[in-house]
Amino acid sequence: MADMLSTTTAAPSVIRRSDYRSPDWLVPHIDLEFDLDPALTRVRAQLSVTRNGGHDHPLRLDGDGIVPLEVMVDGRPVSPDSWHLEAGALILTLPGDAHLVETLVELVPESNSKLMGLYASGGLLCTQCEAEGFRRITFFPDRPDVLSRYSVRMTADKARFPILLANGDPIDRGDLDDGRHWAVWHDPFPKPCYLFALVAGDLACNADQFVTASGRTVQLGIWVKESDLPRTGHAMTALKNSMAWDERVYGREYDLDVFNIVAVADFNFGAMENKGLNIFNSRYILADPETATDIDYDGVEGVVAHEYFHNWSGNRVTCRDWFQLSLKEGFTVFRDQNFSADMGSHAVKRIEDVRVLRAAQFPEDSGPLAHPVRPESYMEISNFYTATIYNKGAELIRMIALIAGPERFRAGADLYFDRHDGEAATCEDFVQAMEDGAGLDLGQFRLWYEQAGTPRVQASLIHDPVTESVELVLEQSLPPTPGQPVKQPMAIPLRVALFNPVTATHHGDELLILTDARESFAFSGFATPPILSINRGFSAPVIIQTDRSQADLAFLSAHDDDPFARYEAMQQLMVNVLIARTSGRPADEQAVVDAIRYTLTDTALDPAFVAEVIRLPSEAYLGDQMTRVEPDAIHTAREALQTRIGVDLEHMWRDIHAGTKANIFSTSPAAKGARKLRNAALHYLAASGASDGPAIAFAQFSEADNMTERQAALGTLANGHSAERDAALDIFYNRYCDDALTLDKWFQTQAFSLHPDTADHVAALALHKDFTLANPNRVRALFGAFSANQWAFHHRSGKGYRMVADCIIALDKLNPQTAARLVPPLGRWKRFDEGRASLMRAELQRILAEPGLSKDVTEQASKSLN
Ligand code: 0A1
Ligand code: ZN
Repeated sequence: MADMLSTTTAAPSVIRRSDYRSPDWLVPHIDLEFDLDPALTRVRAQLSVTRNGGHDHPLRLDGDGIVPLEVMVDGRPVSPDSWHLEAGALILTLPGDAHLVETLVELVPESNSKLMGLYASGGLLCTQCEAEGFRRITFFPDRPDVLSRYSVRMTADKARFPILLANGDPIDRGDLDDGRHWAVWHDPFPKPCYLFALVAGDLACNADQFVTASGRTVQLGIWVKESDLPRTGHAMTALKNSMAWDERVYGREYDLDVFNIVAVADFNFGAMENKGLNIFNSRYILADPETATDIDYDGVEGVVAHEYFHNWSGNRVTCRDWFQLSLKEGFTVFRDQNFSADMGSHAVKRIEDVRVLRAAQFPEDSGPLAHPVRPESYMEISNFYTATIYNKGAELIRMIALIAGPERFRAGADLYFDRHDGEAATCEDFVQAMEDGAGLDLGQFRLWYEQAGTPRVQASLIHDPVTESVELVLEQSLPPTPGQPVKQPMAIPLRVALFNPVTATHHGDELLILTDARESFAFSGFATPPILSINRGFSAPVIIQTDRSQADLAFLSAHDDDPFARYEAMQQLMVNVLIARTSGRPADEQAVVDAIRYTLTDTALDPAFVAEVIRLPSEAYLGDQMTRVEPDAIHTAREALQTRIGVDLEHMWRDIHAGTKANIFSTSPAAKGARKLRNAALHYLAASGASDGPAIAFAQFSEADNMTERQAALGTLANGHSAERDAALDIFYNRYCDDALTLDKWFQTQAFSLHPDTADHVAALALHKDFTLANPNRVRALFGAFSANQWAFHHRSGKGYRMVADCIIALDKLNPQTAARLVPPLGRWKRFDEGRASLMRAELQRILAEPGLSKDVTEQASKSLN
């Protein structure tokens, strides 16, 4: 106990990539015995350990919050003086090169509010071990480069816990006389302990099968509480599609006889790829039209795929150390993004993915928590499950794939999997396999793993009418980030096309690789100046700065044949108008209205794509474009433009809204696209201020046969003042107050609302009887959403900052991981005026002054002050 206290109050130590040493001891096999009970679980572990190389170091078994009740070596108890505890770890001096080490510990899963290790959730017992949760279950070398074969025996009360699941294959089971029963599972694949999992509970199963390309039948199971069974169909379809896709696209088959997924209500992240036993936050499994939006459906499909794909990119080939996290996460996000694109629309998926990157990763990369895709140091690894590791990491793989082309990329991936199967690998191993397999030189490209920050590329076209040629001048720069004051030029792949403004055609899409700080590229055959389409498909995760006129952007927004570039031109057109407005400069709003009108009348376009293109950039994105964020001015300018678009095109919004109402609900891409456009039309119609706006929104809210339309109508109403607003919120609450995932939407919609009193509403909701800090989804629904609502969170009084800081302080005592994830919005103070900045800093300081603050929050809050 004294030891636990000292780890929370001492300044957290820094772990460095350069300090990596291979493990002193290996554990080829582990036998685990769990006597499960929420109030007291006993864990007996038998580790076969072997000395790794010639050294005389003791065996170090990590532990966190556990004490050994017994320690035995080779079947004999060892005296208390031949082992000791050091920072929670069990240190044992062993005479020989191979021994059997046995420990016994006791756990109290029902009081584990951190949701790391073995914990109770909604009557279930389940585990979460990534990154360092296994050490909260038993003493073990908790590092990803120690790979072991696991045998697991679980015993539990049969009435309360009729289902007992673990990794691998079920081997045996039986009943005991006292109402308890047992099951044994064995996983034949050596794995790091972060992939260990077990689940015990009263669960129902959606059972299905998948026959692999080589003809093996795999039993699939999605385990949920009985009443949720009807909501598992979409996840099962997604799983089977993922299995087929990984065979078709990467030639990778599933390797065990069973694949189980369990949904739990209390979970710190989205889901976890434990070998053969994925454990999910229930929000990424459960979906039906009544309670899930189209975005939720896509989330289920994408996360099911992501966890399944980890079976190869993460499990068969794992990470050597946590600095290599993007090796599995970046690659797996890239794989799940492409899968989702194949299941729906490539154009829309790319736009959505870039929107997420810009909303979450670009701000991270320009703030105090910026870190490279392969970080150099950390205090708490849980803080590094970031948009940089995941989403920027995926962009790096995407650039390699673009440079290589599909066939050579596949050859590189094949070599990577084959060369490192069963190993713990590094990012360098991946790049090397790509170089060898795809025949590339990625020498300079490696800087993408090392240098943090978002590169800027300034692009200008110089036209020479005499030679009928153009010169494209590209200049790159990379701003300083913490610990990296000076940067080197990167290899930046940019897809470009030069449009003839008269014919609206171009000579072809070219891939240019910018490698120097400044480079120019020449093109001939242009009697008149062309219009530049650049970073098509968002070929590189950079910020492009051009001197293109509003007319050029309007042209591209109407004619660019690359869907991303077309969307981007419209975004830039809108950004330019809004930023001008924000700073009181005149702006041509009519150009935006005309461009939207043109897009709406282009009947060749997919409605889902249209809905993306006509959407105004978010307030936060506009803030990111300014030297100093002005939340109030941004809000006013954006609302004014929205109203103008609403008023000028009112008839079109009415027609679209009336004309896209479906008779029968479907989750086909076409039906989803129609709903997306219909909701956008409702939104603009309400923004027009038309007197029947609230009534139309309320009618949609009441009549909808699906959550996509119901929640969109609720969101539209929540932004304004009307009797319909209050009525809809009450109806929604009463209808869904017993369904946690749907009630989250009630909290989230109000926290996201652009109502002037949102900060006060959130304060009241934090005291609501259904608000709880014990459930991470509920916390994210209220405070996660609120801190992403720029105008409300940055209320100049500072009350938004205070509320979030209060929540962080209270939550840190229960669940430090989830608390730490609320810190980054407070760390963006440098981007704001002095008044707001000092209020934000004061809250960070107040958090840091809290006694007993976790390592997680200490790291985030202290770095955020820099
Ligand atoms: N590897 C998981 C993410 C994950 C990380 C940590 C967790 O601990 C609370 C849970 C999940 C993934 O990428 O899906
Ligand atoms: Zn992952």
